[in-house]
Amino acid sequence: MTDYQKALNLIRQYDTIVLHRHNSPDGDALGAQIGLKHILADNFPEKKVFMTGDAAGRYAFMDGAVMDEVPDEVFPQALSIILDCGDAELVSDERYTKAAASLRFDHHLYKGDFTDLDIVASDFESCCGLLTDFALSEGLRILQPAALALYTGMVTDSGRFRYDSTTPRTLRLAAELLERGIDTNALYLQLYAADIEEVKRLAAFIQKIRFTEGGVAYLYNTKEEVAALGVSTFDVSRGMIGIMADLKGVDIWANFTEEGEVIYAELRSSLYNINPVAVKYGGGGHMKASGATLRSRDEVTAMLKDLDEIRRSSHV
Ligand SMILES: [Mn+2]
Repeated sequence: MTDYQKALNLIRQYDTIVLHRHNSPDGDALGAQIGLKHILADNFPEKKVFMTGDAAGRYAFMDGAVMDEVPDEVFPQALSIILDCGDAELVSDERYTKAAASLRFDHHLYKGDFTDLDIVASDFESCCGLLTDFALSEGLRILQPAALALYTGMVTDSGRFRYDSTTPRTLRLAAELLERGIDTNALYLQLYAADIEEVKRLAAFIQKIRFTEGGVAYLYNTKEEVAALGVSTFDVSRGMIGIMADLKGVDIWANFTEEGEVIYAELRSSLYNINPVAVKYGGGGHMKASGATLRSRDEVTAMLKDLDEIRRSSHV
């Protein structure tokens, strides 16, 4: 039996299913959660399906992005499905540990199992792509609302189908979703149109870009700066990392953002596997996109040295 068949069997066995994903959700985490909720409703209308987790933030525009209040009593009879989450500590709603059974679909680099059946396929650009593959392989019906949510995850996690995680399979699966009738103009407006204040803020961050001696581009954002801008830490940390992506000669870039006693580090590369550096500081993610939570400015300096070292050792 394949893992997909095992997953489908688990889904069939339970009348109640709770859908989780990583905290501070992005388009892929929410797309997977909302998309699977629709798939379950459309294929197993008798099942009760809940979505649990923190609020959708800048992805609140997505249809059905409002989370459910899930009572404690639900879990002992339920199957918890965790989506787009590579780390037990990041699961939205830790009550999955109280569920009768648990299942995980993920595409982060494997760091170990934490559910009864972990389906981790890091060769997928997005968890939504993996779920689409699962649904199509198992003959589950995908209707338009599910397709829209899943497509949103695929397009955001693949950087508009641009990162090299994008494969022929990515586009074949995306095409299947487009067949269901997605208004891509409307979607891209919601995802990418910015108001003038946002563009000005972007310009301020662009002015702040600095470089290490080894040629790594980075931003360092203090608590005070974040507070003065009136935006969330997440919008700075995840939202501003991309501004360094297309600089000529830059193949590793990093964004450090203070919050409380910690500093969030986001690391990206167009060429190198920067994941081991994130893991060294307790983080994780993907080969070319990872993050970690640092404790001090010294750790920031040390991490930048490690990133410099990646470039130096591959240039000899
Ligand atoms: Mn993802």
